[in-house]
Amino acid sequence: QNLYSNILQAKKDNRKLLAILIDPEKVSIEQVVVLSEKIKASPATHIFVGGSTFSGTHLDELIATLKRETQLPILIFPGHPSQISNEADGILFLSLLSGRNPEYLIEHHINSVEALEKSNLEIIPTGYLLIDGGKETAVQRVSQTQPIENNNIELAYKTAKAGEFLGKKLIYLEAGSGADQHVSLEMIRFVSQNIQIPLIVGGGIRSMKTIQEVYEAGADLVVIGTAFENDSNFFSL
Ligand code: 1GP
Repeated sequence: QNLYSNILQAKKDNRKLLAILIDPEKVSIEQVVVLSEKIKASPATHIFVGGSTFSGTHLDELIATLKRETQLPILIFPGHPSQISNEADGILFLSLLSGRNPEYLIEHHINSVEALEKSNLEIIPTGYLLIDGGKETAVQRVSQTQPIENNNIELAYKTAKAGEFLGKKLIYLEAGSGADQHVSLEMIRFVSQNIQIPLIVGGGIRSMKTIQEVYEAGADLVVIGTAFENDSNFFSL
């Protein structure tokens, strides 16, 4: 289990990481075989699997297929404790620090203990910050929490830093899947300059140019969901 140490090493070496987010609700097993080819041909270094609303039964098989076909490290990006699968390599153990809903701060975590204790997943404590991306996204709707205003850099920074002080190993700035606006470069820059731990940025990133800008602003890992969902040739354009 060396997922986290590899992320740290990449940060040290200034090697940028890229995760493709697969929402199991939107993808069948047949589709995953085809998608895997596209993922293999892309610059992705990781696959995240999860979604705000998924509660189906093909999760294990989906992850096992992705693993077999791509050989990439797979991290669960859970919306709910039912999304834990031992077929993955690890889990981003998210605490929604921008919100004030105890379910997403600690309750789901308690309810995950039994499944996690039985699993071999590498558990990576992650401070998860929802930033206003211009429209209500699934995270906001499902978690019933308010995002941080996209111009409130001070609050985003203090929330991320408090997460670091609490022992989170990653900070994730999330504009929400399909957001109109990604997290601003100013916010990414300020937060990344003021925390020591690696920074993940996702939500509303739709072009290679933006990916580059987000890296340059200080993101260590960028997450792409919708853009790849809509066009699996996204990375070859
Ligand atoms: C969502 O950050 C991810 O949790 C990805 O967002 O679907 O907008 O790429 P997109």
